Amino acid sequence: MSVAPVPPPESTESESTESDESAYDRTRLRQWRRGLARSAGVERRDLLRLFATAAAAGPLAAAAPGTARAASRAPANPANPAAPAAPGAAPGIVKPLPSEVFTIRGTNAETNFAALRTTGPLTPASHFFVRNHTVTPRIDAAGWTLRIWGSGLRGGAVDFGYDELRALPSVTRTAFIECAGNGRSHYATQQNQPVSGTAWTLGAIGVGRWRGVRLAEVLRRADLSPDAVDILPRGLDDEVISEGTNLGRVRRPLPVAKALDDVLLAYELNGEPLPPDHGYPVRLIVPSWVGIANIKWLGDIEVSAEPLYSPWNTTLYRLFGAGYPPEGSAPLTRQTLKSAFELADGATVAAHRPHVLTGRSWSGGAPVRSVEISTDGGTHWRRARLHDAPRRGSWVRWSAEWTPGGPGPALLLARATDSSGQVQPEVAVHNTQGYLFNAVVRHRVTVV
Ligand SMILES: Nc1nc2c(c(=O)[nH]1)N[C@H]1C(S)=C(S)[C@@H](COP(=O)(O)O)O[C@H]1N2
Ligand SMILES: [Mo]
Repeated sequence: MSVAPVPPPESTESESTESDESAYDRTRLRQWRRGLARSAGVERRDLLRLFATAAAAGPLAAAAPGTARAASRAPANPANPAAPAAPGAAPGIVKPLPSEVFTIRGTNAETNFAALRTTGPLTPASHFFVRNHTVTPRIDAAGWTLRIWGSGLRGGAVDFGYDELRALPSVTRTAFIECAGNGRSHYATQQNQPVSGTAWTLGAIGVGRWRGVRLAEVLRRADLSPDAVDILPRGLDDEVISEGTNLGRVRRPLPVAKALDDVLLAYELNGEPLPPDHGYPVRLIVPSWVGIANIKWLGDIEVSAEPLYSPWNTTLYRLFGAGYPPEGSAPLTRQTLKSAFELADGATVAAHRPHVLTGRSWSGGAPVRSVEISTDGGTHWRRARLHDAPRRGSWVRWSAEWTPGGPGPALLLARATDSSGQVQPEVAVHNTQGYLFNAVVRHRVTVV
């Protein structure tokens, strides 16, 4: 059977820096169409149905406002549906969620950027956003093992216990975790384009210092075959039910090339064992890629000599909409360039007094080189002072002085440029699920 080549997706930051990854994915799509790929635990029929749903921009876009509203409503307690969630608690999140620090969005907790003003370059675990598809599982490390198995190994399955992993050579690295949908609500609020999914503002990001074992080390010890092409890490949290379809447990394939490059099996965050909400005992850290790649509460990793698929790399975490092929863009990889003020939306600021505006800029691509801010809605721009050296995997903190004039509304903007010359645009290219928002955010404040 002859297969038409899949057109390359609209150029975005994620693909332009990852040409070999998009080539990899085009091969995957061709194989998928030929039916060579296994559907990794979901009935192929269901995947195709979901696929068709995600590709149809109309119904998703129409469903969006309701979804966004539902997601920001106070959640019920899933353990006891009759009981309302305690104030400051989201269902299934273990750590305290004080309202100064977090905004609850369904099963998730977004970090309020204003609460980062007093934190350093690393996000304390107490302030780190939580994105849970279901609920945080409580896992006993003593009885836990990580199973590595599949056709991409030369031999049979290999199990690693918690102490065994901790005894292997370790590495420590700083990396952010950022949800692919971070900033999503701004498609609706400043571009009038409804999208589906959790209505994050800009706080679905945290920067951690992660310690763990290189995945490459563990794969080598499990006797990785040169034929391996994909790995499929899977979480131990509950199966995800979406619109009546059981998608199974959270899992997203990762190309072996990335798995062998800089991926960690992490067991520490900022010098402490991983907190339950962030993947205890062990999670994956996939530097600079979208949050979903960083599978929490790892239970097993399939290593495959054939390409693998799950809902998380087919109907989800691809770009759908005008300008994208019907099967969507390549699966999302790198995060985009963003900036945020450490200030509440709609904050009040005293007139005629000097203020220090602070914020952060970051990217999954090239490091942030400079940041400009405007306090008059974009008419005048000036350079912010950078407080960190540009580096991959982290954000750059910045500040600028501002003495507001008379009372009234004011519009603050922050715009970052990365070291490859990319600048945050005024408008982000729309996609139905609202991923990879990268435009300058219009931050309203009131001068009083
Ligand atoms: N097992 C499992 N892993 C997961 C998820 C999940 O729900 N279950 N959520 C993913 C998503 S969408 C994101 S953005 C990050 C969030 O990591 P955090 O909650 O530690 O901030 O974890 C990813 N890993
Ligand atoms: Mo996410």
